[in-house]
Amino acid sequence: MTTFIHTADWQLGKPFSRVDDPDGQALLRQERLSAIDRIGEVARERQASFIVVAGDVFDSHLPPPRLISTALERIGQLPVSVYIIPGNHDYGGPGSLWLSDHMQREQQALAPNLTVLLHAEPLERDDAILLPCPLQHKKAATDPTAWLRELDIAAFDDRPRIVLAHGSTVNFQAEGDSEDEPGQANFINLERLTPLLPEIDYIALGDWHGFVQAGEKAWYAGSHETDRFPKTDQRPGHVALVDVRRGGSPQVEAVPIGTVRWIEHSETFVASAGPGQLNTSLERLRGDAGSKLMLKLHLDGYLSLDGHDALQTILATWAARTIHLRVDNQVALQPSDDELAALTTRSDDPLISGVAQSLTEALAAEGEEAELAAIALTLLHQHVRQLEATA
Ligand SMILES: [Mn+2]
Repeated sequence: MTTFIHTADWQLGKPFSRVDDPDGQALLRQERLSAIDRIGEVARERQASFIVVAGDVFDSHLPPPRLISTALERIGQLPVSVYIIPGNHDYGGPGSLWLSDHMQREQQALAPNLTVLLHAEPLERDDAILLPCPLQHKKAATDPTAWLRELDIAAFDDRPRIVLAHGSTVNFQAEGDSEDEPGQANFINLERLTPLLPEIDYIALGDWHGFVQAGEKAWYAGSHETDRFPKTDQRPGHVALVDVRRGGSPQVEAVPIGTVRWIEHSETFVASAGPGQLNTSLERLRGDAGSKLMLKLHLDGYLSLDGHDALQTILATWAARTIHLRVDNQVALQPSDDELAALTTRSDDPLISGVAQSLTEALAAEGEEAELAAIALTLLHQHVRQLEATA
């Protein structure tokens, strides 16, 4: 039996341009590098013989030299041999980063344990045969695994055979594409590999960012560190720990690696009780992630003026506690009768009373006018509270 680690889609250098704070962007990029060290810990603890990275190690086709060196230094610290295929983000071929002088020099100097599999040809180890399907272009017009059908895989001895490929196993293009039109780029046709499956022991896939079994003997490991708000059935932030033997079924375990938690949460408020409940939910969801949190909130329902104030405080707190807070705020304002009375019947403050009165009327209207009135009323309410606090 051979034990190895399958990972993919590190996408080092990913810019995270939707995160507004440059420090947050830098932190997310740094976490993707740090996660490589944790893969090394798993390799050590679980006695993996080698690591395969099924494409998209780098986010871009031409990463800056500093990032290449940093990544190679990290890879060089891994306790076992590492095999990489180019993916669609960091495709191979002439002029690619993999053939640059800097890459070649630094690989020798910093990561002699690394082999970049640039060609579709078998690599024989003592304990496994690797069958790489590297991408030579951003969009490969033909199935990158097609060469395996020309190969006499059965001629190999009884070492397990492991395919490495990068692309989608689902054809998203409409049926009935004519023969002259190019098919979906980087499409891995698992059906056409099925006749070969008796000769193949594991298919290590990259491109999808969640840990998922794509077919018989075929898995996506997903990205090692989460890089987007995942859908519920996706499991990013893992590597696959794989046990293979020739002619057997692979045993595949998802081992958690990532530390940044990406949480999407919806909350519907009813009157003023809501914000406290949101805080409780977020505390629970955060778990042990600390400040390594990406938070996306969908808020709706309605809140009183006090409720809105409390919500603003909670949002400001969580914006500070997280790497990034994104809020889709659809919460309507519904001042309580007491709150309205306190604003509209200020005998010593006829100006505020008058403004509050007309804003209350505008709030009952529809559309933009009501939205602006809600904002203005909230500000007026805050202002009055401040006046009272300093009186
Ligand atoms: Mn990809």
